[in-house]
Amino acid sequence: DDPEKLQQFEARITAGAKIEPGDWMPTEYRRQLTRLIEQHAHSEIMGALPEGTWITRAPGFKRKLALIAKVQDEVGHGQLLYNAAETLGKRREAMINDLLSGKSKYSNVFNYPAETWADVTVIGFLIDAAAIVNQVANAKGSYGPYCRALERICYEESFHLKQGHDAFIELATGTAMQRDMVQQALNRWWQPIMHFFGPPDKNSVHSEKLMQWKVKMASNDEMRNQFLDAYVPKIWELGLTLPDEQLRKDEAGRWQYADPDWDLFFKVINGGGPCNAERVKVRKWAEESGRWVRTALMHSTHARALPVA
Ligand code: BYC
Repeated sequence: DDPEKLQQFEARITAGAKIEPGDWMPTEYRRQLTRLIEQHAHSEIMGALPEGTWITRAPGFKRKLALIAKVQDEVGHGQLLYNAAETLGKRREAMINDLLSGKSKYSNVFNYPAETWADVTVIGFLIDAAAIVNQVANAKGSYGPYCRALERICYEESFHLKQGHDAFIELATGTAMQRDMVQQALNRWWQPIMHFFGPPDKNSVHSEKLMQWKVKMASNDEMRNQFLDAYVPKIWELGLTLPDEQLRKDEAGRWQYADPDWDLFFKVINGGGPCNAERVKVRKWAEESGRWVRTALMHSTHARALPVA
């Protein structure tokens, strides 16, 4: 990259400018953003699957309606994010192929099963909460199309969080059996949720550059701490426990916790989690089953009138 252009680019970032698709950007900025936005898009699409399996079994008409709407939103978020990633030059087909071949990662949390309705409430409450902490930070970043997509996504996620919290409270204040169900689900999901924000800062390979370029506006540990600060009290006030005896807030206001199993995290994000194979299989099935629709669209008069990307 031209050093003079790089200097001007970094001065714009420091001044708080938004970078737009037609602007000059360093090759590494483009590569990193493509990686991050693409992984985010895949996470939304894969994230629809654990909850999607519960649409037919959600308890009652109102919970079903809310869950259908939420799952549709998640898929919509995937579309918004694929659009944002495409502005950096990678075609959507290439992104989908990289997801299906295992080359591209997606969030660790979607490689676990939703065993009971209580798991769905934990996802809707705490995974959406974790996602909001991350997305509110990323939305203030330097790349215009990603930030604009995230602003819209955050509005919808706030509704998801509310419906998740509502369903979670209902179980937590319900019968002994319901309380037990939600406690068991919390115990299962706590470690994957701690993993969600990525490895500790000292082991985060991309953070330094991404924070310098204002793609990430908070480090992994900062986001994890913000999440604990906002949501651990909401769990404890319902009389539920978390499976970490070391979890506490210290005098400096930082949360202390037992180090999650990072070997397990890397195993899961590299394809070795309990549901990775199943999730990818479903996406492959969807890709194959929907091929005729894409082919028909490509041959329609409307598609012929569109400019070739
Ligand atoms: N899962 O250097 P690091 C949702 C990877 S979906 C998997 O710290 P970085 C929802 C990382 O990619 C919202 N992989 O990375 C949907 C890197 O590997 P590569 C999901 C992870 O990028 C449906 C390596 O570990 N949100 O809300 O600086 C229903 C080293 O890490 C994870 C997003 O995708 C992980 N958790 O920081 C309900 C947010 N963590 O690429 C809800 C967008 C790390 O070198 N992403 N890795 O092979 C980000 O903000 C950042 O990528 C992260 C990680 C903070 C996650």
